[in-house]
Amino acid sequence: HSVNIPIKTATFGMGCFWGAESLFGGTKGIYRTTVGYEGGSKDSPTYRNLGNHTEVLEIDYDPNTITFKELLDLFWNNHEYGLTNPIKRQYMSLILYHDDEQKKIAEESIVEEQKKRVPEKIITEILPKGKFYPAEDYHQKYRLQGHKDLAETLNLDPKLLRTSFIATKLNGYLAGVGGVQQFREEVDKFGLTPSQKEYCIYHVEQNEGAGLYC
Ligand code: MHO
Repeated sequence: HSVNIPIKTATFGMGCFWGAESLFGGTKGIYRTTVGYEGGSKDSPTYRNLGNHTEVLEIDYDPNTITFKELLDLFWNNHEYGLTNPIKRQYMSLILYHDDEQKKIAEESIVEEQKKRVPEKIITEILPKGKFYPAEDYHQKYRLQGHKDLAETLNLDPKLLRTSFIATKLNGYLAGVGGVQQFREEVDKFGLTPSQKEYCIYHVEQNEGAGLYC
């Protein structure tokens, strides 16, 4: 295989990370999503003991298929960030940039977004990326894990739950993101068995456009 496959990483906090993970998982150009905690100072946070960390989604993407600006459009259009009430740090709206280019694009986009939202004040913070703490296994690919029988046949050990391309994609599509037509175009890359494929097509179709929940 090629050594030139481009991969870039983005990190967003946009409320409950289950929904964010499905949103990006079902989007073209996304290779891998992992939910976790970041943005605070506490060492080794857990869901029950988060300290000042935020639920975030780490996203590996192909910058030739989807740009950081397009990721930001999904970010702005899919969570609350202009609230007049303070938000719990757990659900903070956060952009954690990985390089100077992301920083610049994020800073430009928050200015644009703020103009559209006047008189609301955007609370989103733009910070340099720090240490990412993957969340507990049961939070990874939450919607896919809800399809217990299918998930079992995929043999997702804890590492694969965090890193698998197929788990990333199915977790989006099964939540209704992307739609059945896009799924049919992509499904043969996933190497599913005929019965896994049939199961997925049925549920992708059922859930298409259903909206994300947490
Ligand atoms: N309403 C959900 C939120 C979970 S989330 C990962 C719950 O309380 O279980 O923050």
